[in-house]
Amino acid sequence: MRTMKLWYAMALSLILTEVSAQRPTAIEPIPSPQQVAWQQMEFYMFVHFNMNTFNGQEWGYGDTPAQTFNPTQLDTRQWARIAKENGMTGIILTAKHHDGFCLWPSEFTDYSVKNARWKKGKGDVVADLAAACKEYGLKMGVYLSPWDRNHPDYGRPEYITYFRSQLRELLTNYGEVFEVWFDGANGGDGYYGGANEVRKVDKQSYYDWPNTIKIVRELQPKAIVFSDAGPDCRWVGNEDGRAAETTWSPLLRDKVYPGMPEYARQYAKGQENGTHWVPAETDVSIRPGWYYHPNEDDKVKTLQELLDIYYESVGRNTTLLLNFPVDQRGIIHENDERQLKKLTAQLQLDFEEDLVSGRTVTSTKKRGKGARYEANHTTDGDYETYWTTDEGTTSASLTIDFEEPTTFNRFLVQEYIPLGQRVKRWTLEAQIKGEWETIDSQTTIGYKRILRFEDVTATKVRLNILDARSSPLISTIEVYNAPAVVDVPTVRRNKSGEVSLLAPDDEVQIYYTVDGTEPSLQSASYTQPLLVDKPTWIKAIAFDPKTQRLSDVQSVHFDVSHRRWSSELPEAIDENSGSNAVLTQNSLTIDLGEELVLHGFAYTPDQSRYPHGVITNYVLELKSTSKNPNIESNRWRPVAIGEFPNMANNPVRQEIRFNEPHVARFIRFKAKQLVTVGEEPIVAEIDVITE
Ligand code: FUL
Repeated sequence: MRTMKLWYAMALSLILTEVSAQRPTAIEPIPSPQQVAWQQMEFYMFVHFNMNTFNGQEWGYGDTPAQTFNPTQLDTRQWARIAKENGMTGIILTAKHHDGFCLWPSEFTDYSVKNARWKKGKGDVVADLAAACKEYGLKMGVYLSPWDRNHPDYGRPEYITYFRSQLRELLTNYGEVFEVWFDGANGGDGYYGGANEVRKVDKQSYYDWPNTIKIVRELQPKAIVFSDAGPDCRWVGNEDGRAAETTWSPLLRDKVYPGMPEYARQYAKGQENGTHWVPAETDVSIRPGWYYHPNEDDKVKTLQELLDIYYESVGRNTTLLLNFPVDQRGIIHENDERQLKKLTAQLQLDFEEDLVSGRTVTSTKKRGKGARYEANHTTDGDYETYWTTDEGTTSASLTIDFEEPTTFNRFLVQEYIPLGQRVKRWTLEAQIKGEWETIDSQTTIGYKRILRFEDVTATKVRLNILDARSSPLISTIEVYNAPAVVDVPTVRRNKSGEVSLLAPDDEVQIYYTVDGTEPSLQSASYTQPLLVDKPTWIKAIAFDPKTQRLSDVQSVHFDVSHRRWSSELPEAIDENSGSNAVLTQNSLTIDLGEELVLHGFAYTPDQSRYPHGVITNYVLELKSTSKNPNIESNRWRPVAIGEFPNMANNPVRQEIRFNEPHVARFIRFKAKQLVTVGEEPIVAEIDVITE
């Protein structure tokens, strides 16, 4: 009898072990294999290049003549090379934007490259890009705007037939397409074949999306369809490049339709109880605009901005779709490539050495007895293997022992998503001098989560999963010690003449010169703001003592400071080009506080993204100390009358030199003409030139 019982017990425990070590049950919704493959693409390129590149707009009206499209040296291979060299996995091109112009010679419209001056109408940008992507081993995606401000039938049922015919062309003639991008902006005013009117559509029903998407499924079964409502991936809800800390891939998809007003606020983060797997994609431009505008050449995002975007998109369970506004030549501008390379170089350093690779991991809970789901799978470098617990166990910890004090500042963790996103709440702890300390408390993980924090020197690191939708499945844990960000220092002067030098990272040192010589580690080390009152070149470099990396040199020239200056419009002389003075009387006077020998002056227009009140024609008058108004120099006298060149295209600071030097104490600057008639003139800053 006893032996029987023992036998039964043994058999039962064997069966239980078997059962519990079985593959965990999926928790719905789960991704399709295509969605998993897409998620693993992580970082890919967006290209906004189309008619807007040539008419200076962001949302063309649809009436610019087709011939206007004329890149002088279009080179899709350059785009592909840059994408490949910088770790991107694909390129999505605006084949048709809201203005309706097609970058391929569509059979269904005349508004396309076939009527452009470019290549005498024989060109096909989509075909060129498909060939370049193939050559460089990249995937290609297409942006086909549902809104079409050119088409006469937009708003009527006939347009849907047209739209679908175009979709068929794009998905048939250019090989494999990995993503089809349907923007949410649709309906409004437009050219519409000459009607020039406002056309509104019912965003929910007009496009009959289910039947449009069937075309994608039929022609490109592997493609991912993007829109606010997916069905395969969704918009992150902003164009700043930042995903929410809590980002679920499941979405209440049936409650969403593309372009719905409450989407960003209510649905973009995904939902724990989402019904469908619709992961988020973060789209952001490397410049302020999506399209190329020459006046944004010096507004390309800084290394620090790009790093923040990477960590807050790829590091927050989304993919990153980084946009490059290809210029009028048809290539990516050198400034954009330079900044992208800085990002790539820094990311390579950040993720150079995984400090826990191959290390033993201990878990507080296990699944069954075998090694199939053991904790060591989290450091084996294989996404397909993972650690998990018994079904229904929703909290557990994983600990890694460094065996000696180890410094780190990045923590990367991945869930095994093919069986669903699970983790709801977790903390990261480190054992510092024998005591456990919490480094961070978080909510979701998803496909990939990366945390950044101040350097921690610890002997152990612990991931505590506090709550999950079902047993957690952790595929990867990586730990890094990223070096400081080394980029050119920012140089700023305030109204009092104090110059500060700023580096993006506190650990970085700054060295500078004020005598025009090149700075080196032997130059003065920056500790506090310096007074710069006379014409001076400040040249500065940043240096990271830990890694011995040096930045490029930043050179900034200052003339006399504005310390003694006064004006009825103080914003014009505060040495801050971010603050504007509005010239309600069309003029501005400045008291320099002393007589100066002036060789010229400089005007900085409004520096915002859409500048207003930009002055093209001016008069500059001078006056000396006004004790005796009868002396000629004590009356206002015009010394410069003229035009700032190219202000419409490039509203940046411009210097004007006088024919000869003048001694003066007072300046009067008058606006005579503006880029946009009817606006009030704006001055962000006036400076003088004294040498
Ligand atoms: C937006 C569009 O309206 C912009 O022009 C741009 O294409 C961006 C990616 O999506 O909604």
